[in-house]
Amino acid sequence: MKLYYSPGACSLSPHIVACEAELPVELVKVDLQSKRTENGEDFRQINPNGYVPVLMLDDGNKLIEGPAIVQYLADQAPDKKLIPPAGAFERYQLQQWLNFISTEIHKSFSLLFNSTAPDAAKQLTLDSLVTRLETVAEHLSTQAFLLGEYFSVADAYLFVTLSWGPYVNVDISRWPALARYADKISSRPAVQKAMREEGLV
Ligand SMILES: N[C@@H](CCC(=O)N[C@@H](CS)C(=O)NCC(=O)O)C(=O)O
Repeated sequence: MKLYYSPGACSLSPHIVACEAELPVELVKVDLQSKRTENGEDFRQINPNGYVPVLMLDDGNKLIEGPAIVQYLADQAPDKKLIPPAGAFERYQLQQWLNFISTEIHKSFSLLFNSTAPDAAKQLTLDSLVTRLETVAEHLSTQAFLLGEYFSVADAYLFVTLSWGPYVNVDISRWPALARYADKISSRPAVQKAMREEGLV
């Protein structure tokens, strides 16, 4: 399998999941500005939308969209218990979190990173992001991880989005539960491995 990624981007989430699941994944770095891979490929031929992550399977099948990719990877290593089994109610709760992180958190950060976005749009987005992070912080004040007492692929995704805070002036230390949660996840060996492989630590 090949994972197309950009250091520290949302593709770090499937990369963490691959490390947690101990799956052999070849990393292919993408320059998101030029839309070329480190092997000189035209990345738009791989994902016409021009964004990471993309997971290329050995049989030529391709998965795009982080929330789908993390579920696929976790399902390849059921013994690692990174995801509830398909059909269980908890699986839908997991998907609820992935969707929430994707639409309410990830994309809010994306707008804050956009240097061409008008200040008023940024302020509205920031206000909404703060209220969303407040609800997550409250949830995490009574349990270790999003789904309860065990780490899941949703935690990998949330962790990556929280790591963007310092770049756009979102200081998560104002929510002690979130700061503790991010520290705890950061210290996981698989998370450190993924971050090392992306040159982030
Ligand atoms: N809907 C996609 C969004 C992925 C996304 O936003 N990727 C960003 C990095 S975090 C990217 O590659 N942006 C470059 C671009 O859109 O040109 C997903 O959830 O996987």
